[in-house]
Amino acid sequence: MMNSFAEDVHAGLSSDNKYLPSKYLYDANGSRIFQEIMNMPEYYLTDAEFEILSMQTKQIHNSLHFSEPFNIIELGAGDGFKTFKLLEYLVHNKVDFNYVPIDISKGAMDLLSKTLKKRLPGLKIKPKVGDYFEILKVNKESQYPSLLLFLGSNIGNYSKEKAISLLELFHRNMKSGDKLLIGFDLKKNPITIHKAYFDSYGITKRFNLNLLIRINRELEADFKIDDYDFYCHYNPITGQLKSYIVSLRAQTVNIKALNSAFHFGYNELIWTELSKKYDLYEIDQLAKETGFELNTNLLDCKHLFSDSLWEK
Ligand code: AVJ
Repeated sequence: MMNSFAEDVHAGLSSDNKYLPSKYLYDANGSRIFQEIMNMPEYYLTDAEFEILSMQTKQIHNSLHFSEPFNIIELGAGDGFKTFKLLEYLVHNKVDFNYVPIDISKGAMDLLSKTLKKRLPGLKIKPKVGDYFEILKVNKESQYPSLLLFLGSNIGNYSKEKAISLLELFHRNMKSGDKLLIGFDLKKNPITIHKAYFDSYGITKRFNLNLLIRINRELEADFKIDDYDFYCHYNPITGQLKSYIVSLRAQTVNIKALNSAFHFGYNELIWTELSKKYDLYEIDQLAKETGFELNTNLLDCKHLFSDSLWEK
């Protein structure tokens, strides 16, 4: 039996327009490189969302109108860095809540609970490891109101259809009155957006080429990494930033675990990621289309990013 990584690589590289699903960018090395991306000044998303979640904590808390105790469930919590200020504010104000960070990386969850127990001893934290689709179901059974966090513009990785079905899944697993705080990267000067993804340090290039290294290691392939480059393109009309790996020459790659060889033409592209940018109208539409009521859009002072509060 092939595992799903193998199956997905097979499907993507067999397609007429080659692609690889972006979720596979995050192995241990990829997650480390993504940390480097978040630390680049050009990658404005991190700072903008951090500003919102640290400067507007009181406003977020006041717009919840929850009885206590309540749950804060963070989907794809990672290192929890952005959420810290919000948690700190609530703990210092003696608000009674459970923090339930969810991530597929057990390492990330172990580290997060260790740091938070040290830095916020009063926090009630119940980390969960796994696929958040399964864990979301647990929310429906909880008798407490819940705030779901889906931050960092992770929604940007989903096509319109997939974003809608993901948000509908969230909706189905929420109770009436539950809230969702969801991060959207906003449309802005296209040059600013392009610079955040086409960095001159080559960090985003390393992030993408690491996927070929992962395929070499996990699926016994023979990609020659130097024969590939990185390119990305932003379309300011659709708001789609698309990332690609470029084959710098015509070449054939063997992937042992797939029992197959794949041909790459001169300058052929492998699409690796969609990072969709939204405007406030589209955010509004998306909330309506998926059954939510939009409470408020919380923007950073430069209006680069929105954490939007939706209610079921
Ligand atoms: C983690 C999906 C929000 O699309 O901006 C950063 C990933 N890719 N630079 C994004 C990413 C290239 C990031 N997300």
